[in-house]
Amino acid sequence: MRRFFSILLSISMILGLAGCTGAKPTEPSENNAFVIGFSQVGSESDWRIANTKSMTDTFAFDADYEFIMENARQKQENQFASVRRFILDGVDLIIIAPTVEEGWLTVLTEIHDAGIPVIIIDRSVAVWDDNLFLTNIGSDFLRQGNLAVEWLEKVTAQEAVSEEEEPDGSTPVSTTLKILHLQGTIGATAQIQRTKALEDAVATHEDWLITSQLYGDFTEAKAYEVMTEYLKENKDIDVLYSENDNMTFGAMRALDEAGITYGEGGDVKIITFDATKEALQYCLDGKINLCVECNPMFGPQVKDLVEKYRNGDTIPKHVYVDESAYTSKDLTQEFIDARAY
Ligand code: GYE
Repeated sequence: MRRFFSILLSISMILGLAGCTGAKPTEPSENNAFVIGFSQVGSESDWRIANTKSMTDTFAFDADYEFIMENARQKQENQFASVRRFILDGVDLIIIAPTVEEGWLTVLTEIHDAGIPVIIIDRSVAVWDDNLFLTNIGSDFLRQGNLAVEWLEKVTAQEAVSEEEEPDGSTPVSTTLKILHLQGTIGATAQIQRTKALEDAVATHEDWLITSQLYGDFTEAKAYEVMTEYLKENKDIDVLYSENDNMTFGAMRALDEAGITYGEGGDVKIITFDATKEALQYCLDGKINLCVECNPMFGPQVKDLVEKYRNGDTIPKHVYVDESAYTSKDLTQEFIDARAY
């Protein structure tokens, strides 16, 4: 059955059907390769491209594995269809990078009933029964958001102190910090937690205000579009809190066109998430104030977990990847050049 479906999949890939973006570059194995079906979110961002590469480099060239990846193009229903194909195909394990958290119970139950183990990567699924998956490996998105707001607290406090030191004799007037919030795919863990960190911080700072929440779907094109529209009527922004680098790039283009300055010494402070090479370069060049890292290169860690599972070892329910945050002071050109994503 599995071989029949492998052949079908190969044919559909040749015909460019089904959103398949890759599989084992060699002939589908006729031996005892361990077959993994992977449903990837899409190709919405540089982060995603790097994550796909890390997963593919890890599994697709290892003769012990047959790796079938399908690209969901950011649609959960495409993920359901892929998973059901994987079940029919009789794969040995399914990996899902879920688009959004909700709505997984039925499909995860179907996988469970078929006796196939599941690993959730990157974002999470909201199901009460965590026996429905082996483990969830990815970022601690709430921590990322907290790193961002802690940095903002620090710089705004420093600026307040230096204003107090102005020798003009006047008492500093407390002004509102106007934060424009660009959000990623609504319902994705990366969006939910990064938003939560900001909203919680705003709730505890009476002089912080989210002036607007714009929907950028984690893509550069969407962010450019919504920012361009927004800036026609509103130009008073102190901080741009953008939930990924690609949206930040779109926003920067819109800010340029509106004649608004940003980055170090500019009108708008920019906080971005992912810390891809391009964003770090902007940061070093003073155009982005803070890059919070989101590490996509965890393919080898996923393989480690798969191998532990195959050996019958116990594996933790949640594995977080290592991450930090960067301002221009933390960066050098050598560091950026050597970066893998
Ligand atoms: O930040 C963004 C992407 O879920 C970590 O999704 C991921 C996010 C990442 O498209 O760039």
